[in-house]
Amino acid sequence: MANSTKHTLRRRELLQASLFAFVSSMIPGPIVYPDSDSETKQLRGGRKLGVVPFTGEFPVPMGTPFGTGLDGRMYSDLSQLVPEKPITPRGEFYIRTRASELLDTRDPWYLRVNGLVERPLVLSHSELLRMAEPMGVHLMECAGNERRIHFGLMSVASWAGVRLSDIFKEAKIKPGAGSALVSGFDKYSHPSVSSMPGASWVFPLEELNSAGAFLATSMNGAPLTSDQGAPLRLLVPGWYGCACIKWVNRIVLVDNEQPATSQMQEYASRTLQDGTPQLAKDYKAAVIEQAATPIRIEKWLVAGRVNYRVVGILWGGSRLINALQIRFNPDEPYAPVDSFHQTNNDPWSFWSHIWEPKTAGGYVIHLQVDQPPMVARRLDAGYYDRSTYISEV
Ligand SMILES: Nc1nc2c(c(=O)[nH]1)N[C@H]1C(S)=C(S)[C@@H](COP(=O)(O)O)O[C@H]1N2
Ligand SMILES: [Mo]
Repeated sequence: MANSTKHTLRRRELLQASLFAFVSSMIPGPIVYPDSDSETKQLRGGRKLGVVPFTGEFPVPMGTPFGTGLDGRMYSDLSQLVPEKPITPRGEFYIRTRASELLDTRDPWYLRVNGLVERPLVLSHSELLRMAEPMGVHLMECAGNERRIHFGLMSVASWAGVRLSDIFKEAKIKPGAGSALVSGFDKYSHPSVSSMPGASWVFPLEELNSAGAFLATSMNGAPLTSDQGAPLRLLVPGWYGCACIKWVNRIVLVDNEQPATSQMQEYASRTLQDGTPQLAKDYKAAVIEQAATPIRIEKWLVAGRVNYRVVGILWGGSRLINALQIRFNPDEPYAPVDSFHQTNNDPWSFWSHIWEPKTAGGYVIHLQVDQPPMVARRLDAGYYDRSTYISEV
């Protein structure tokens, strides 16, 4: 293995991973995954001593839902992620807003498509299920994701559903329709302490089409749970989660002169708009720009020396990057990240970097992509930085 190029090593790993996945699905008992550390030559023969925690973050419940309605949350634990298992298990996918107790999914569910269409539609949930097809693996991130909660408002799933463009074709859009207002069931019995009820969004049609937006009916091969937006939720690949309306029951085809919805306004700054425009047409696509963050710091003992390996993810953006750079304090120079593999912008990819801090002390880990004209405003602003304290060098 030592002589093989990175490329064949990678392919071999992928093959191994799929073989393992196949075999382990047949054999009961603990699942064994291939060693995700095998690429890191510097650590060969070493022993993993443990992980070093990030500092300045909150002890929050990870992987368990808490709270109700608009204040209900579940944070995904990103710290254990490995490239061989990039998909978040169904029960661990993040939740931002839990289903209202007023939502009754036992009643037949209908999606109404009307407004500027030749053929208004009323599609039942079972009709939509029949139309559903695999839609691929996509990441969702809440625009309100943050360090305090270990960036746990972000997950990846394999989705199935119905493309909006197919529904639009069926409804025969009139020439004057430039946008679609997508809304879902949003009635709650208790007022929220953190957000406004009423999630709906006005999208220019060409943005929905170019993003490949779809109405999801299932996630990771199983029906959506009600907290995940069952029976029907919007997914706009590459956009922040706030645009991915849950419990969708209505799509209205409209012109381009619509007011911005309360959800668009609430999320204006977090989706990097200029101010809070009053009209929907003045909103830029709420896309996730290139981002990267560390997810864990492993401590290793190699040939009698302590070494650290920083493992992280990168996601967002619309172009592949050539290089990722890392810095361990503002006064240190950037170094190229040892190893990163990005084959797609969606979902996330993985990187890792061997780090030998010179002195014990506090560090702030910052990543950058120096590739004009690519913009990565949140990354550049230090939004995804993480801090740690190293006691042994
Ligand atoms: N109807 C409705 N849809 C909604 C919301 C909401 O409050 N109501 N929250 C949005 C936000 S802010 C995010 S980040 C995603 C979260 O989806 P998830 O809970 O399945 O992760 O749903 C979006 N869709
Ligand atoms: Mo969100």
